[in-house]
Parts: sequence; C-alpha cells; structure tokens
Amino acid sequence: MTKTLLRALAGETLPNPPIWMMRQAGRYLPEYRATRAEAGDFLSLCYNPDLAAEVTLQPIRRYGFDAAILFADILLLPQALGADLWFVTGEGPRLSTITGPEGMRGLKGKDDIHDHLAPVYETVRILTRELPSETTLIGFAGAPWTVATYMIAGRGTPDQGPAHALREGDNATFETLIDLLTESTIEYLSMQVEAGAEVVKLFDSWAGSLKGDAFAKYALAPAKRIISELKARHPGLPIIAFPREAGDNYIGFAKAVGADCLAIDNSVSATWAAENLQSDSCIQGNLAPGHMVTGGQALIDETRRIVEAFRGGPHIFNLGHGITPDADPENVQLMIDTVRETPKR
Ligand code: 1CP
Repeated sequence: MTKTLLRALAGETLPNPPIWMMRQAGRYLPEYRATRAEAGDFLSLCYNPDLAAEVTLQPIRRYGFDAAILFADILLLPQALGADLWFVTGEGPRLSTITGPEGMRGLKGKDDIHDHLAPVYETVRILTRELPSETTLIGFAGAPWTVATYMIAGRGTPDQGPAHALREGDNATFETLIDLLTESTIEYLSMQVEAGAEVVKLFDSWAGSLKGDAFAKYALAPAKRIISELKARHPGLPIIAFPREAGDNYIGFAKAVGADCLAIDNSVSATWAAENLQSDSCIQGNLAPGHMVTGGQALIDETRRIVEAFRGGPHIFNLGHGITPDADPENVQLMIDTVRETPKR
C-alpha cells in the first residue's frame, strides 16, 4: 500500500503527515469560481459529473494534496429523498421544513435515492480514472443529526433550535427522520464506494450542540450503525468520523463507532488531543481555518505545533473546519511547505 493517506488511516506513524483540506475545492480558488460560473450555479455544478470532477481535481493540480474529496454537498441526500432544496446567493441553503409527522409523508424510502444521485456516482467514477495514482479519493455524507438540522429548519441555524425543538416536542417524528437518514446514508455511501471512493467521511458539523444522552443517541449511535454496516458490506473500508465540537465527547468516540480516524475541530488543543484521542485512531484536523486568511508567522508556528503534537502516532494534516472564501491561495501553499519541511526528530 503506497498511498500515504491510506497508510495513516491504517494506523501507521509516518515521518510526515499526508495533507488535504476541508472544502479544498471552493470559492477561494479562482479556477473554482470560473467553473462554477460555467455550470451556472452551485447545484448545477454538483450534478454535472464532468464539471464536479474538474473542481475536485483543481486543488490536486495546484497543490498536490494527498487526498481528493468528491465535490458534492451533504444536502443532496435530502433532495434525493424528496425535500425541496435551493441556494440563496450570499446566504446559503434553503429547504422545505419538517415540523411534524406530515413533513415526513412526502419523503421517499432509502432505496429510492439512486436515480437522483446517479450524477454523484458518475463523478466518483470519472475521478477514479483521472486522479494521480498517489492521491486517495474520499467520498462523504452528512451525519443524520446534521442533515436533519437542515431538513427540519429549512436552513442553517446558529443553535439548531428547530431541530432540538422537534427532538423534544415530537420525538417520534424526529426519530423516524434520523432512522431514514441513517439507512439512506448507508445506501448512499455504499454506492460511492462501489463507484470507487476509497475512504468515506461522515460530517457531523453540528454534533457539538447535542449534550449528554442526546449526543449518545443522535450522534454516536447513528454513526456506529452506519459504520458497522458499511464495514460489513465493504471489509477494510477506512472511515473518518467528524463529530465537530464534541469536546469531551471526542474521547472514546472513534473506538465506540468503529472509525479509523477522528477529525477534530480547532476548539480543542493538539496536545490534549494527542494525549486523549490518538491512541484510539488516526487524528485529522485542528488548524484554525482563519490562518488561511491571515497567513504569516502565526500560520507557520501553528502548523508546526500541530505536526509536532501528533508526531507520535497516525496523523493526517487538515484544518479544523472548511477553508473560507476569503482565504489566500498562497497561504495554503505556505501551510503545505511548512508541513513538509517541519524538521523531523
Ligand atoms: O457558493 C458555493 O460555491 C457553494 C459553497 C459550497 C461548497 C464549495 C457549499 C454550499 N457546499 C460546498 C461543497 C462541499 N460541502 C463539500 C465538497 C468537498 C470539499 O470539501 O471540497 C463538502 C464536503 C461539503 C459538506 C457540507 N455542506 C457540510 C459539512 C461540512 C461543514 O462545512 O461543516 C455542510 C454543513 C454543508 C452545508 C452547506 N453547503 C453549502 C453551505 C454554504 C453550507 C453551510 C450552510 C450553513 O449552515 O449555513
């Protein structure tokens, strides 16, 4: 096995960590903006396999990242299930809402999503042919709780209030939705793997707002179910879990759900994470995305500190969350150069 990302995911401690970046294909890159303009809008780009493969490849060509992440969005699955979805320029996604049992009635079943998602699988197939042989292809989906927060509220929310309200006020409807998302995510990711994804990542961007038992029930349990079923169907498939802002709930998470890698945000310290998390799995993440905007010595220092902290175990260098549109592409190069040149002990 020569691909460095797969080696790190298999638990190997490498002299230098492989690198990729959340949202590495995105608006901070002029070539992305040009291809998006050619597609017309964001969703048309997601559903155009040639152009979606093109934007996936752009950061690989520019920077030689060790992994490519399929260009798509976590909200394509709700759309495949029958939710309305559109993007308001400058604001973000809008969807139909779910406020009670009637909101579930129009939705399709877990096996009825593939016609709608066929262009995504085609993007994966194109990428398996076009990626350099050393680059690992990552497929992904949103975790059920995070996807549910958008389906319930009909948009992104700062505190996931509407989703918590449904969880508490009409738990039967909420759990029906979580189950449907859990089962359809298994089918969706399984098809990505059959099309050629070598690794899958589960994004639970809003896991941090689930506390206590709710975290165990709606972040941990669905991830465990998805991962164990995927591993049963695809033995040896490496899986990255990202229960963002889980804090102390990061401890033991990878082991409990069966993930090979735990992605962490930038609210925890790298030394704490190395001590408390790295013995369970490979670690990925932690650099604050803001450094990609501000750059300079602070970017170099932070990058070195993270590489040093995780040097004793399996590590994939990444940001703690997605790179933002105002980032400077030069700072990405500076980060990569710093990771590759950090003196080895
Ligand atoms: O204007 C544009 O071009 C759209 C910006 C954009 C992009 C580049 C959106 C809208 N989605 C994406 C691509 C995307 N989304 C990827 C592609 C691969 C890559 O990383 O390069 C991935 C993995 C995602 C995942 C995603 N979408 C998440 C989970 C990760 C995270 O950032 O927390 C979430 C929460 C979304 C929803 C979403 N899609 C887009 C936006 C602006 C949002 C956030 C909405 C909000 O809460 O306000």
